[in-house]
Amino acid sequence: MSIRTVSTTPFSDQKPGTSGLRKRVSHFQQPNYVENFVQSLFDSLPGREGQTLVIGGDGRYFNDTVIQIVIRMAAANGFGKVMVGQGGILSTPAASHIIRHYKAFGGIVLSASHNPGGPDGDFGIKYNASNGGPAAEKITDAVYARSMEITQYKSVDTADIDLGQIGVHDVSGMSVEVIDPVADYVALMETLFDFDAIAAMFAAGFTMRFDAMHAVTGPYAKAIIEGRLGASQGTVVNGIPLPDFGGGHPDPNLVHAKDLYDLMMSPDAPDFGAASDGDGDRNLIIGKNRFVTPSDSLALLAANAHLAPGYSNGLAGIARSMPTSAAADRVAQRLGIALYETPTGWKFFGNLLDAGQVTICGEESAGTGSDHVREKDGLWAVLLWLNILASRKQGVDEIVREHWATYGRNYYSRHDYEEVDADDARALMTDLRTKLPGLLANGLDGRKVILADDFSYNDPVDGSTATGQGLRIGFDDGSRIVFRLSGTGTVGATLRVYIERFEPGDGTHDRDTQEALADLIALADAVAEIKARTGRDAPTVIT
Ligand code: G16
Repeated sequence: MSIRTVSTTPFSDQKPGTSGLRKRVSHFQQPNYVENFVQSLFDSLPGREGQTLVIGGDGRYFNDTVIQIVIRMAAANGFGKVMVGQGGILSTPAASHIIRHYKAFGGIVLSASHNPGGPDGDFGIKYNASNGGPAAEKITDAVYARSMEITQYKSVDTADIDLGQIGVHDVSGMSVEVIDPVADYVALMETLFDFDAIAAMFAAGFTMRFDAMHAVTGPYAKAIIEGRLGASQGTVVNGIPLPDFGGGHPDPNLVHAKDLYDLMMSPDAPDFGAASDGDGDRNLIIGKNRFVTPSDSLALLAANAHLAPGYSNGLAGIARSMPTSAAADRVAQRLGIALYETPTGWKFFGNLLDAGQVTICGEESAGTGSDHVREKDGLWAVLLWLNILASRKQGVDEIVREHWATYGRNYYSRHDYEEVDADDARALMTDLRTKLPGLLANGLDGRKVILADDFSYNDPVDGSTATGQGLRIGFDDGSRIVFRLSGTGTVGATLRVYIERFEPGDGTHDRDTQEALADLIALADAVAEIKARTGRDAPTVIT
Protein backbone atom coordinates (compact mmCIF):
# COMPACT_ATOMS: atom_id res chain seq x y z
CA MET A 1 0.00 0.00 0.00
CA SER A 2 1.41 3.39 -0.83
CA ILE A 3 0.34 6.09 1.59
CA ARG A 4 0.26 9.59 0.23
CA THR A 5 1.25 12.33 2.69
CA VAL A 6 -0.12 15.70 1.66
CA SER A 7 1.02 19.03 3.07
CA THR A 8 -1.68 21.32 4.37
CA THR A 9 -2.17 24.42 6.50
CA PRO A 10 -4.64 24.81 9.39
CA PHE A 11 -8.10 26.36 9.25
CA SER A 12 -8.97 28.35 12.33
CA ASP A 13 -12.67 27.48 12.42
CA GLN A 14 -12.83 23.72 12.90
CA LYS A 15 -14.16 23.77 16.45
CA PRO A 16 -17.01 21.23 16.75
CA GLY A 17 -20.26 22.69 18.11
CA THR A 18 -23.18 21.11 19.96
CA SER A 19 -23.02 18.15 17.62
CA GLY A 20 -19.94 17.97 15.42
CA LEU A 21 -18.60 20.40 12.83
CA ARG A 22 -21.37 22.07 10.81
CA LYS A 23 -20.81 24.57 8.03
CA ARG A 24 -22.16 25.50 4.64
CA VAL A 25 -21.41 22.91 1.93
CA SER A 26 -19.30 25.49 0.08
CA HIS A 27 -17.20 25.95 3.21
CA PHE A 28 -16.52 22.21 3.39
CA GLN A 29 -15.68 22.24 -0.32
CA GLN A 30 -12.59 24.41 0.19
CA PRO A 31 -9.47 22.43 -0.73
CA ASN A 32 -8.28 20.30 2.22
CA TYR A 33 -11.08 21.45 4.56
CA VAL A 34 -12.57 17.97 4.96
CA GLU A 35 -9.16 16.29 4.94
CA ASN A 36 -7.80 18.58 7.66
CA PHE A 37 -10.71 17.89 9.97
CA VAL A 38 -10.70 14.13 9.40
CA GLN A 39 -6.93 13.92 9.90
CA SER A 40 -7.20 16.03 13.07
CA LEU A 41 -9.83 13.59 14.27
CA PHE A 42 -7.77 10.50 13.45
CA ASP A 43 -4.71 12.07 15.10
CA SER A 44 -6.82 12.46 18.26
CA LEU A 45 -7.76 8.77 18.37
CA PRO A 46 -4.89 6.74 19.78
CA GLY A 47 -5.29 2.97 19.44
CA ARG A 48 -7.17 3.13 16.13
CA GLU A 49 -4.72 0.83 14.31
CA GLY A 50 -6.41 -2.30 13.01
CA GLN A 51 -9.78 -1.22 14.41
CA THR A 52 -13.21 -0.95 12.78
CA LEU A 53 -14.68 2.42 11.80
CA VAL A 54 -18.37 2.84 10.93
CA ILE A 55 -19.27 5.45 8.31
CA GLY A 56 -22.70 6.66 7.31
CA GLY A 57 -24.67 9.75 6.61
CA ASP A 58 -28.10 11.19 6.05
CA GLY A 59 -27.80 11.16 2.26
CA ARG A 60 -27.40 14.90 1.93
CA TYR A 61 -25.48 16.59 -0.88
CA PHE A 62 -21.70 16.03 -0.65
CA ASN A 63 -22.09 12.85 1.47
CA ASP A 64 -20.92 10.64 -1.38
CA THR A 65 -17.76 12.68 -1.98
CA VAL A 66 -16.81 12.84 1.70
CA ILE A 67 -17.45 9.15 2.32
CA GLN A 68 -14.88 8.25 -0.34
CA ILE A 69 -12.39 10.71 1.16
CA VAL A 70 -12.89 9.25 4.65
CA ILE A 71 -12.50 5.67 3.38
CA ARG A 72 -9.16 6.49 1.74
CA MET A 73 -7.92 8.37 4.78
CA ALA A 74 -9.04 5.58 7.13
CA ALA A 75 -6.96 3.12 5.09
CA ALA A 76 -3.94 5.42 5.21
CA ASN A 77 -4.37 5.96 8.95
CA GLY A 78 -4.24 2.31 9.86
CA PHE A 79 -7.86 1.30 10.39
CA GLY A 80 -8.40 -2.42 9.77
CA LYS A 81 -11.96 -2.23 8.56
CA VAL A 82 -14.67 0.21 7.55
CA MET A 83 -18.37 -0.61 7.72
CA VAL A 84 -20.42 1.74 5.58
CA GLY A 85 -24.15 1.84 4.95
CA GLN A 86 -25.36 0.96 1.45
CA GLY A 87 -25.70 4.14 -0.57
CA GLY A 88 -23.72 5.87 2.17
CA ILE A 89 -26.88 5.87 4.29
CA LEU A 90 -27.03 5.36 8.04
CA SER A 91 -29.38 7.27 10.30
CA THR A 92 -27.66 8.69 13.37
CA PRO A 93 -29.37 6.21 15.74
CA ALA A 94 -28.68 3.32 13.35
CA ALA A 95 -24.99 4.32 13.20
CA SER A 96 -24.92 4.35 16.99
CA HIS A 97 -26.41 0.86 17.06
CA ILE A 98 -24.02 -0.50 14.41
CA ILE A 99 -21.02 0.83 16.37
CA ARG A 100 -22.25 -0.87 19.54
CA HIS A 101 -23.52 -4.06 17.92
CA TYR A 102 -20.32 -4.78 16.00
CA LYS A 103 -18.06 -3.41 18.75
CA ALA A 104 -16.48 -0.90 16.40
CA PHE A 105 -13.84 1.56 17.54
CA GLY A 106 -16.07 4.46 16.56
CA GLY A 107 -17.99 6.00 13.72
CA ILE A 108 -18.22 9.05 11.52
CA VAL A 109 -21.69 10.39 10.77
CA LEU A 110 -21.94 12.83 7.89
CA SER A 111 -24.89 15.04 8.62
CA ALA A 112 -25.95 18.54 9.51
CA SER A 113 -29.04 17.03 11.10
CA HIS A 114 -32.12 19.21 10.65
CA ASN A 115 -30.27 21.93 8.71
CA PRO A 116 -31.19 22.27 5.01
CA GLY A 117 -29.13 20.38 2.41
CA GLY A 118 -28.16 20.75 -1.23
CA PRO A 119 -25.25 22.68 -2.76
CA ASP A 120 -26.30 25.86 -0.94
CA GLY A 121 -27.23 24.06 2.26
CA ASP A 122 -25.27 22.73 5.21
CA PHE A 123 -22.96 19.80 5.75
CA GLY A 124 -21.50 18.29 8.87
CA ILE A 125 -19.08 15.72 10.25
CA LYS A 126 -19.56 14.15 13.65
CA TYR A 127 -17.55 11.49 15.46
CA ASN A 128 -19.12 8.89 17.73
CA ALA A 129 -17.02 6.84 20.13
CA SER A 130 -17.09 3.10 20.84
CA ASN A 131 -20.12 3.45 23.13
CA GLY A 132 -22.02 4.66 20.06
CA GLY A 133 -22.42 8.16 21.45
CA PRO A 134 -21.25 11.59 20.29
CA ALA A 135 -17.63 12.19 21.21
CA ALA A 136 -17.15 13.72 24.64
CA GLU A 137 -15.80 17.24 24.91
CA LYS A 138 -12.31 16.04 25.74
CA ILE A 139 -12.15 14.42 22.29
CA THR A 140 -13.73 17.34 20.40
CA ASP A 141 -11.40 19.74 22.22
CA ALA A 142 -8.41 17.61 21.19
CA VAL A 143 -9.60 17.55 17.57
CA TYR A 144 -9.93 21.32 17.55
CA ALA A 145 -6.47 21.78 19.08
CA ARG A 146 -5.00 19.43 16.50
CA SER A 147 -6.80 21.23 13.65
CA MET A 148 -5.03 24.44 14.65
CA GLU A 149 -1.58 22.97 14.14
CA ILE A 150 -2.03 20.37 11.42
CA THR A 151 0.62 20.30 8.68
CA GLN A 152 -0.20 17.15 6.72
CA TYR A 153 -2.83 14.51 6.10
CA LYS A 154 -2.62 10.94 4.90
CA SER A 155 -4.56 9.25 2.15
CA VAL A 156 -4.20 6.45 -0.40
CA ASP A 157 -4.74 6.51 -4.15
CA THR A 158 -7.58 4.22 -5.01
CA ALA A 159 -10.73 4.20 -7.09
CA ASP A 160 -14.09 5.05 -5.50
CA ILE A 161 -15.82 2.16 -3.75
CA ASP A 162 -19.19 1.13 -5.19
CA LEU A 163 -21.52 1.89 -2.29
CA GLY A 164 -24.60 0.87 -4.25
CA GLN A 165 -24.26 -2.86 -3.58
CA ILE A 166 -23.88 -4.77 -0.34
CA GLY A 167 -20.49 -6.47 -0.38
CA VAL A 168 -16.87 -6.43 0.75
CA HIS A 169 -14.01 -4.52 -0.88
CA ASP A 170 -10.30 -4.10 -0.24
CA VAL A 171 -8.76 -0.64 -0.05
CA SER A 172 -5.00 -0.85 0.27
CA GLY A 173 -5.25 -3.72 2.73
CA MET A 174 -8.23 -2.31 4.67
CA SER A 175 -11.53 -4.16 4.37
CA VAL A 176 -14.59 -2.09 3.41
CA GLU A 177 -17.92 -3.77 4.10
CA VAL A 178 -21.00 -2.17 2.56
CA ILE A 179 -23.86 -3.16 4.88
CA ASP A 180 -27.65 -3.07 4.86
CA PRO A 181 -28.34 0.21 6.73
CA VAL A 182 -31.78 -0.85 7.96
CA ALA A 183 -31.79 -4.55 8.98
CA ASP A 184 -29.88 -4.40 12.29
CA TYR A 185 -31.88 -1.39 13.42
CA VAL A 186 -35.20 -3.10 12.69
CA ALA A 187 -34.06 -6.14 14.68
CA LEU A 188 -33.19 -3.89 17.63
CA MET A 189 -36.59 -2.17 17.59
CA GLU A 190 -38.26 -5.57 17.62
CA THR A 191 -36.58 -6.40 20.93
CA LEU A 192 -37.98 -3.23 22.53
CA PHE A 193 -41.56 -3.01 21.33
CA ASP A 194 -44.61 -5.21 21.04
CA PHE A 195 -44.80 -5.30 17.26
CA ASP A 196 -47.73 -7.76 17.39
CA ALA A 197 -49.86 -5.41 19.49
CA ILE A 198 -49.06 -2.45 17.27
CA ALA A 199 -49.75 -4.49 14.13
CA ALA A 200 -53.09 -5.57 15.60
CA MET A 201 -53.94 -1.92 16.20
CA PHE A 202 -53.22 -1.09 12.55
CA ALA A 203 -55.18 -4.16 11.42
CA ALA A 204 -58.15 -2.88 13.44
CA GLY A 205 -58.17 0.35 11.43
CA PHE A 206 -55.72 2.65 13.24
CA THR A 207 -54.30 5.22 10.82
CA MET A 208 -51.18 7.37 10.86
CA ARG A 209 -48.97 9.56 8.71
CA PHE A 210 -45.21 9.53 9.08
CA ASP A 211 -43.43 12.36 7.28
CA ALA A 212 -39.81 11.39 6.60
CA MET A 213 -39.19 14.84 5.07
CA HIS A 214 -37.18 13.30 2.19
CA ALA A 215 -34.50 12.55 4.73
CA VAL A 216 -32.81 9.46 6.08
CA THR A 217 -35.66 7.93 8.09
CA GLY A 218 -37.71 7.03 5.01
CA PRO A 219 -36.24 3.55 4.42
CA TYR A 220 -36.35 2.73 8.15
CA ALA A 221 -39.94 3.93 8.57
CA LYS A 222 -41.12 2.11 5.47
CA ALA A 223 -39.48 -1.14 6.57
CA ILE A 224 -40.95 -0.99 10.06
CA ILE A 225 -44.25 0.91 9.88
CA GLU A 226 -45.48 -0.31 6.52
CA GLY A 227 -43.41 -3.50 6.30
CA ARG A 228 -43.47 -5.02 9.78
CA LEU A 229 -46.43 -3.30 11.40
CA GLY A 230 -48.73 -3.54 8.39
CA ALA A 231 -49.73 0.11 8.10
CA SER A 232 -51.15 0.82 4.65
CA GLN A 233 -48.85 1.81 1.81
CA GLY A 234 -48.57 5.57 1.74
CA THR A 235 -48.52 5.91 5.53
CA VAL A 236 -44.90 7.02 5.17
CA VAL A 237 -44.75 10.15 3.02
CA ASN A 238 -41.66 11.85 1.56
CA GLY A 239 -39.95 8.53 2.21
CA ILE A 240 -37.12 8.66 -0.32
CA PRO A 241 -33.95 10.37 0.95
CA LEU A 242 -32.92 13.16 -1.43
CA PRO A 243 -29.61 15.08 -1.43
CA ASP A 244 -31.46 18.38 -0.98
CA PHE A 245 -34.38 16.94 1.05
CA GLY A 246 -36.67 17.92 -1.82
CA GLY A 247 -35.78 21.56 -1.23
CA GLY A 248 -37.29 21.38 2.24
CA HIS A 249 -35.91 22.05 5.67
CA PRO A 250 -35.81 18.64 7.38
CA ASP A 251 -36.60 19.94 10.84
CA PRO A 252 -39.69 18.28 12.31
CA ASN A 253 -41.26 21.27 13.97
CA LEU A 254 -44.50 23.15 13.50
CA VAL A 255 -42.95 25.47 10.94
CA HIS A 256 -41.17 23.01 8.69
CA ALA A 257 -43.63 20.13 9.10
CA LYS A 258 -46.61 22.44 8.70
CA ASP A 259 -48.37 20.17 6.20
CA LEU A 260 -48.43 17.41 8.76
CA TYR A 261 -49.59 19.77 11.47
CA ASP A 262 -52.39 21.16 9.28
CA LEU A 263 -53.54 17.64 8.43
CA MET A 264 -53.56 16.61 12.09
CA MET A 265 -55.67 19.65 12.99
CA SER A 266 -58.16 18.96 10.18
CA PRO A 267 -61.29 16.79 10.14
CA ASP A 268 -59.40 14.32 7.89
CA ALA A 269 -56.68 13.73 10.45
CA PRO A 270 -55.45 10.17 10.89
CA ASP A 271 -55.16 8.85 14.46
CA PHE A 272 -51.48 9.69 14.76
CA GLY A 273 -48.93 11.91 13.03
CA ALA A 274 -45.15 11.89 13.32
CA ALA A 275 -42.07 13.15 11.54
CA SER A 276 -38.31 12.85 11.80
CA ASP A 277 -35.39 15.01 10.74
CA GLY A 278 -32.44 14.92 8.34
CA ASP A 279 -30.46 12.24 10.16
CA GLY A 280 -33.34 10.50 11.94
CA ASP A 281 -32.64 11.38 15.54
CA ARG A 282 -35.37 13.98 16.12
CA ASN A 283 -39.11 13.40 16.28
CA LEU A 284 -42.37 15.30 16.08
CA ILE A 285 -45.47 13.78 17.66
CA ILE A 286 -48.98 15.04 16.86
CA GLY A 287 -52.28 13.40 17.72
CA LYS A 288 -55.66 14.37 16.30
CA ASN A 289 -55.94 18.00 17.32
CA ARG A 290 -53.09 17.63 19.78
CA PHE A 291 -49.47 18.68 19.28
CA VAL A 292 -47.26 17.15 21.94
CA THR A 293 -44.30 19.35 22.85
CA PRO A 294 -40.98 17.49 22.98
CA SER A 295 -40.72 18.24 26.70
CA ASP A 296 -44.18 16.79 27.33
CA SER A 297 -43.40 13.84 25.08
CA LEU A 298 -40.36 12.99 27.20
CA ALA A 299 -42.49 13.09 30.35
CA LEU A 300 -45.27 11.03 28.78
CA LEU A 301 -42.90 8.43 27.39
CA ALA A 302 -41.16 8.12 30.75
CA ALA A 303 -44.47 7.76 32.59
CA ASN A 304 -45.70 5.06 30.20
CA ALA A 305 -42.53 3.28 29.07
CA HIS A 306 -43.25 0.26 31.27
CA LEU A 307 -46.04 -0.63 28.81
CA ALA A 308 -43.39 -1.60 26.21
CA PRO A 309 -41.58 -4.93 26.66
CA GLY A 310 -38.12 -3.35 26.53
CA TYR A 311 -38.91 -1.17 29.54
CA SER A 312 -41.25 -3.42 31.53
CA ASN A 313 -38.79 -3.49 34.44
CA GLY A 314 -39.07 0.25 34.88
CA LEU A 315 -36.56 3.05 34.46
CA ALA A 316 -33.27 3.54 36.28
CA GLY A 317 -33.54 7.31 35.96
CA ILE A 318 -34.43 10.13 33.56
CA ALA A 319 -32.16 12.82 32.13
CA ARG A 320 -33.12 15.99 30.33
CA SER A 321 -31.17 18.92 28.97
CA MET A 322 -31.34 22.05 31.09
CA PRO A 323 -33.61 24.08 28.77
CA THR A 324 -36.11 21.19 28.53
CA SER A 325 -39.20 21.77 30.67
CA ALA A 326 -39.49 20.28 34.13
CA ALA A 327 -42.43 18.06 33.10
CA ALA A 328 -40.19 14.98 33.27
CA ASP A 329 -39.02 15.97 36.75
CA ARG A 330 -42.52 15.43 38.09
CA VAL A 331 -42.66 11.96 36.54
CA ALA A 332 -39.29 11.05 38.02
CA GLN A 333 -40.43 12.28 41.41
CA ARG A 334 -43.56 10.14 41.30
CA LEU A 335 -41.63 7.09 40.10
CA GLY A 336 -39.09 7.65 42.86
CA ILE A 337 -36.16 7.72 40.43
CA ALA A 338 -33.38 10.23 39.82
CA LEU A 339 -33.70 13.13 37.38
CA TYR A 340 -30.50 14.55 35.88
CA GLU A 341 -30.30 18.01 34.33
CA THR A 342 -27.51 18.20 31.76
CA PRO A 343 -26.27 20.82 29.28
CA THR A 344 -27.71 20.88 25.77
CA GLY A 345 -26.11 18.19 23.63
CA TRP A 346 -26.76 14.47 23.56
CA LYS A 347 -23.09 13.83 24.37
CA PHE A 348 -23.81 14.80 27.97
CA PHE A 349 -26.18 11.83 28.41
CA GLY A 350 -23.53 9.29 27.41
CA ASN A 351 -21.86 8.77 30.76
CA LEU A 352 -25.18 8.51 32.62
CA LEU A 353 -26.42 5.92 30.13
CA ASP A 354 -23.15 3.97 30.19
CA ALA A 355 -23.21 3.93 33.98
CA GLY A 356 -26.79 2.62 34.01
CA GLN A 357 -27.99 5.67 35.93
CA VAL A 358 -30.65 6.65 33.42
CA THR A 359 -32.81 4.74 30.95
CA ILE A 360 -34.63 7.54 29.12
CA CYS A 361 -33.31 10.94 28.04
CA GLY A 362 -34.81 13.83 26.20
CA GLU A 363 -34.43 17.37 24.99
CA GLU A 364 -36.74 20.21 24.10
CA SER A 365 -35.12 20.19 20.64
CA ALA A 366 -37.33 17.27 19.57
CA GLY A 367 -35.00 14.55 20.78
CA THR A 368 -35.87 11.54 22.90
CA GLY A 369 -34.07 8.27 23.31
CA SER A 370 -33.07 5.53 25.67
CA ASP A 371 -30.21 3.27 26.62
CA HIS A 372 -30.79 1.09 23.51
CA VAL A 373 -28.32 3.36 21.65
CA ARG A 374 -26.31 6.43 22.59
CA GLU A 375 -28.10 8.93 20.36
CA LYS A 376 -31.57 10.34 20.34
CA ASP A 377 -33.79 8.27 18.12
CA GLY A 378 -36.75 9.66 16.19
CA LEU A 379 -38.29 6.40 15.07
CA TRP A 380 -37.80 4.86 18.50
CA ALA A 381 -39.93 7.65 20.00
CA VAL A 382 -42.62 7.08 17.38
CA LEU A 383 -42.64 3.33 18.05
CA LEU A 384 -42.81 3.83 21.82
CA TRP A 385 -45.76 6.15 21.31
CA LEU A 386 -47.43 3.52 19.08
CA ASN A 387 -46.78 0.84 21.69
CA ILE A 388 -48.36 3.04 24.37
CA LEU A 389 -51.37 3.82 22.18
CA ALA A 390 -51.81 0.10 21.42
CA SER A 391 -51.54 -0.79 25.08
CA ARG A 392 -53.71 1.96 26.57
CA LYS A 393 -56.25 1.88 23.75
CA GLN A 394 -56.72 5.64 24.06
CA GLY A 395 -56.01 8.52 21.70
CA VAL A 396 -53.07 10.90 22.05
CA ASP A 397 -55.22 13.81 23.24
CA GLU A 398 -56.86 11.77 25.97
CA ILE A 399 -53.52 10.45 27.20
CA VAL A 400 -52.00 13.94 27.25
CA ARG A 401 -54.94 15.41 29.16
CA GLU A 402 -54.85 12.64 31.72
CA HIS A 403 -51.14 13.25 32.15
CA TRP A 404 -51.64 16.95 32.79
CA ALA A 405 -54.45 16.26 35.26
CA THR A 406 -52.09 13.95 37.15
CA TYR A 407 -48.83 15.86 37.00
CA GLY A 408 -49.81 19.39 36.03
CA ARG A 409 -48.87 21.09 32.77
CA ASN A 410 -45.66 22.88 31.98
CA TYR A 411 -46.67 25.43 29.35
CA TYR A 412 -43.55 25.69 27.26
CA SER A 413 -42.26 27.44 24.17
CA ARG A 414 -38.94 28.18 22.49
CA HIS A 415 -38.38 31.40 20.55
CA ASP A 416 -35.47 31.35 18.10
CA TYR A 417 -33.85 34.43 16.62
CA GLU A 418 -31.82 32.97 13.78
CA GLU A 419 -28.86 34.44 11.91
CA VAL A 420 -28.49 37.47 14.13
CA ASP A 421 -25.18 39.26 14.19
CA ALA A 422 -22.78 37.11 16.22
CA ASP A 423 -21.20 40.05 18.06
CA ASP A 424 -24.61 41.48 18.97
CA ALA A 425 -25.72 38.10 20.26
CA ARG A 426 -22.60 37.64 22.36
CA ALA A 427 -22.97 41.15 23.78
CA LEU A 428 -26.60 40.46 24.68
CA MET A 429 -25.56 37.36 26.61
CA THR A 430 -22.60 39.06 28.29
CA ASP A 431 -24.67 42.01 29.46
CA LEU A 432 -27.51 39.81 30.64
CA ARG A 433 -25.03 37.71 32.62
CA THR A 434 -23.92 40.79 34.51
CA LYS A 435 -27.54 41.55 35.43
CA LEU A 436 -28.14 38.16 37.06
CA PRO A 437 -26.94 38.93 40.61
CA GLY A 438 -29.19 42.01 40.66
CA LEU A 439 -32.19 39.94 39.59
CA LEU A 440 -31.56 37.48 42.37
CA ALA A 441 -31.36 40.30 44.90
CA ASN A 442 -34.18 42.51 43.65
CA GLY A 443 -36.51 40.28 41.62
CA LEU A 444 -37.84 41.12 38.17
CA ASP A 445 -40.93 43.18 37.52
CA GLY A 446 -42.23 42.45 40.99
CA ARG A 447 -41.58 38.72 40.73
CA LYS A 448 -39.34 36.89 43.11
CA VAL A 449 -36.33 35.39 41.35
CA ILE A 450 -35.05 32.24 43.05
CA LEU A 451 -32.47 31.26 40.45
CA ALA A 452 -30.30 33.44 38.22
CA ASP A 453 -27.13 31.85 36.95
CA ASP A 454 -25.05 30.67 34.03
CA PHE A 455 -25.68 26.93 34.05
CA SER A 456 -22.73 24.69 34.71
CA TYR A 457 -22.73 20.92 34.98
CA ASN A 458 -20.62 18.55 36.99
CA ASP A 459 -20.77 15.13 35.40
CA PRO A 460 -21.48 12.73 38.29
CA VAL A 461 -19.79 9.86 36.46
CA ASP A 462 -16.43 11.25 35.35
CA GLY A 463 -16.31 14.45 37.38
CA SER A 464 -15.83 16.69 34.34
CA THR A 465 -17.33 20.17 34.38
CA ALA A 466 -19.03 22.10 31.59
CA THR A 467 -19.54 25.81 32.19
CA GLY A 468 -21.32 28.61 30.35
CA GLN A 469 -24.23 26.42 29.29
CA GLY A 470 -27.05 28.97 29.32
CA LEU A 471 -28.47 31.78 31.43
CA ARG A 472 -31.34 30.73 33.71
CA ILE A 473 -33.81 32.98 35.45
CA GLY A 474 -36.19 31.00 37.66
CA PHE A 475 -39.16 32.41 39.57
CA ASP A 476 -40.74 31.21 42.79
CA ASP A 477 -43.90 29.95 41.03
CA GLY A 478 -41.93 27.43 38.95
CA SER A 479 -41.77 29.70 35.88
CA ARG A 480 -38.47 30.01 34.10
CA ILE A 481 -36.77 31.87 31.27
CA VAL A 482 -33.57 30.50 29.74
CA PHE A 483 -31.28 32.18 27.20
CA ARG A 484 -28.72 30.28 25.10
CA LEU A 485 -26.79 30.69 21.91
CA SER A 486 -27.23 27.69 19.64
CA GLY A 487 -24.23 25.52 18.90
CA THR A 488 -25.59 24.13 15.65
CA GLY A 489 -26.19 27.15 13.42
CA THR A 490 -23.87 27.87 10.52
CA VAL A 491 -24.47 31.56 9.83
CA GLY A 492 -24.22 34.32 12.45
CA ALA A 493 -25.69 33.36 15.81
CA THR A 494 -29.02 31.90 16.83
CA LEU A 495 -30.42 33.17 20.10
CA ARG A 496 -32.73 30.67 21.78
CA VAL A 497 -35.14 31.84 24.45
CA TYR A 498 -36.93 29.08 26.36
CA ILE A 499 -40.02 30.04 28.33
CA GLU A 500 -41.88 27.85 30.79
CA ARG A 501 -44.73 28.19 33.28
CA PHE A 502 -46.17 25.49 35.52
CA GLU A 503 -49.92 25.00 35.92
CA PRO A 504 -50.89 22.49 38.63
CA GLY A 505 -52.96 19.36 37.99
CA ASP A 506 -56.21 21.02 38.99
CA GLY A 507 -55.45 24.17 36.95
CA THR A 508 -56.39 25.27 33.43
CA HIS A 509 -54.64 23.18 30.81
CA ASP A 510 -56.24 24.20 27.54
CA ARG A 511 -54.99 27.74 27.11
CA ASP A 512 -53.10 28.77 24.01
CA THR A 513 -49.41 28.33 24.84
CA GLN A 514 -48.20 31.74 23.61
CA GLU A 515 -51.03 33.43 25.46
CA ALA A 516 -50.35 31.49 28.65
CA LEU A 517 -46.72 32.58 28.45
CA ALA A 518 -47.29 36.14 27.20
CA ASP A 519 -46.18 37.90 30.38
CA LEU A 520 -42.98 35.86 30.59
CA ILE A 521 -42.27 36.43 26.89
CA ALA A 522 -42.54 40.17 27.46
CA LEU A 523 -40.27 39.91 30.49
CA ALA A 524 -37.69 37.98 28.48
CA ASP A 525 -37.58 40.71 25.88
CA ALA A 526 -37.39 43.44 28.49
CA VAL A 527 -34.60 41.93 30.56
CA ALA A 528 -32.42 40.93 27.60
CA GLU A 529 -33.42 43.83 25.29
CA ILE A 530 -33.89 41.32 22.51
CA LYS A 531 -35.75 43.51 20.04
CA ALA A 532 -33.43 46.46 20.50
CA ARG A 533 -30.24 44.44 20.26
CA THR A 534 -31.17 42.07 17.45
CA GLY A 535 -33.24 44.53 15.48
CA ARG A 536 -35.90 41.85 15.22
CA ASP A 537 -39.57 42.46 15.92
CA ALA A 538 -40.34 38.79 16.36
CA PRO A 539 -38.63 35.42 16.60
CA THR A 540 -37.75 33.62 13.37
CA VAL A 541 -39.19 30.35 14.63
CA ILE A 542 -41.54 29.66 17.52
CA THR A 543 -41.88 26.08 18.67
C1 G16 B 1 -28.13 18.68 18.29
C2 G16 B 1 -27.74 18.02 19.58
C3 G16 B 1 -28.85 18.18 20.58
C4 G16 B 1 -29.20 19.64 20.75
C5 G16 B 1 -29.55 20.23 19.41
C6 G16 B 1 -29.77 21.73 19.47
O1 G16 B 1 -29.20 18.02 17.72
O2 G16 B 1 -27.49 16.66 19.39
O3 G16 B 1 -28.41 17.62 21.78
O4 G16 B 1 -30.28 19.77 21.62
O5 G16 B 1 -28.48 20.03 18.52
O6 G16 B 1 -28.60 22.35 19.84
P1 G16 B 1 -28.44 23.91 19.80
O7 G16 B 1 -29.53 24.44 20.68
O8 G16 B 1 -27.07 24.16 20.33
O9 G16 B 1 -28.64 24.34 18.37
P2 G16 B 1 -29.18 17.62 16.20
O10 G16 B 1 -30.50 16.96 15.95
O11 G16 B 1 -29.01 18.92 15.46
O12 G16 B 1 -28.00 16.73 16.05
